[in-house]
Amino acid sequence: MKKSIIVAGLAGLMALSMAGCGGGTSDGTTTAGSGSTGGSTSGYNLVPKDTNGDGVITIGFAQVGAESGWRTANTQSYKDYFVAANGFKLVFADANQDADKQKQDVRDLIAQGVEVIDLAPVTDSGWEPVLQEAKDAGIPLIISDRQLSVSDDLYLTYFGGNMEQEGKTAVQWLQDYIAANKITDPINIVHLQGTIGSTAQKGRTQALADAAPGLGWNIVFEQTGEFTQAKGQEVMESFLQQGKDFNVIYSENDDMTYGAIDALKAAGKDVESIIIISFDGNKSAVQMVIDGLIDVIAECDPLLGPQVGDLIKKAEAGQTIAKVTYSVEGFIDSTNATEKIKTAFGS
Ligand code: GZL
Repeated sequence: MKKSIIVAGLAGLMALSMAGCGGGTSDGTTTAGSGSTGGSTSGYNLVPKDTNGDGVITIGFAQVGAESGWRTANTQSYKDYFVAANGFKLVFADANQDADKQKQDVRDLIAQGVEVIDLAPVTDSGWEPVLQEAKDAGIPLIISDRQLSVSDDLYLTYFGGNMEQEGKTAVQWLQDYIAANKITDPINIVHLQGTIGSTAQKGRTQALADAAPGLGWNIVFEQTGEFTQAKGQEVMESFLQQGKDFNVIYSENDDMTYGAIDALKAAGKDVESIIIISFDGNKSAVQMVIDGLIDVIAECDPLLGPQVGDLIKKAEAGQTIAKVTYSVEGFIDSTNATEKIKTAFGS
């Protein structure tokens, strides 16, 4: 299948991709009162305060690891924002993509007596007891980057991407691309999944799993590349050895996409003849869109530090903050990549 220069009708897609983004949705609000507790409609009334009077709010950040360009940019946005000049002190914990270690990281932050915790969870299971321990210790907890399906009364707020919406944006783009280019070949998809059990993987996978059967798309291979370039290349190499037909790669982050492209090149494949869908929006991936290697990137914003900081300050001031706020996210393809690269994150 030749990639055509015709690109999907974007008007409808833009509307769709913005539908799940923007100021996000609220499924309950936390109204912070004065002092360290306040009224709440969500059963959660802890708000961040400088409880030890040292002039800053000490925030403990339980980070996933350092697996991807997205993660590097995310960590840097916290280290740049949570400084004394902005009224904060940062205590940083790196889980190295180990879900069990991360639970201990949060318990260590509780023991250190930080004044607010921000958790970016590696995976989404088993968190209730730890969140309850933070609540019992009187430490407000924010979930960022990857949502958790836990009771509203266990956390202050969620801020980050809407992962299933990102997947729906990518799926809709592919559907529009196929229609615009009158593609009649069977659609055979290689699916590189992120870290299994992370809400980033679950949401992006769900969107594809829900759409493919009804559209007659075949998922000919599905395996996790753990959001890393090395594993993404390894998994793509193992698929290529099977000699199966395929014409689409749905890769749940840019780093795995880089690895997959390296594997394709090493195998002598014509990368530009394959429709490649990626997620995140690192600068080098956007350049690959311009170069015709990647067809579309579903955006996922890593620069969450200042926005989380703003939510903390609003809560501290007693303002009502939404229980869930999603980042503003769209997509990047050949129609907007030369503009998007000017502000793309990372290298
Ligand atoms: C998404 C984030 C994911 C990125 C990957 O919010 O959790 O984890 O898409 C990163 O690049 O590893």
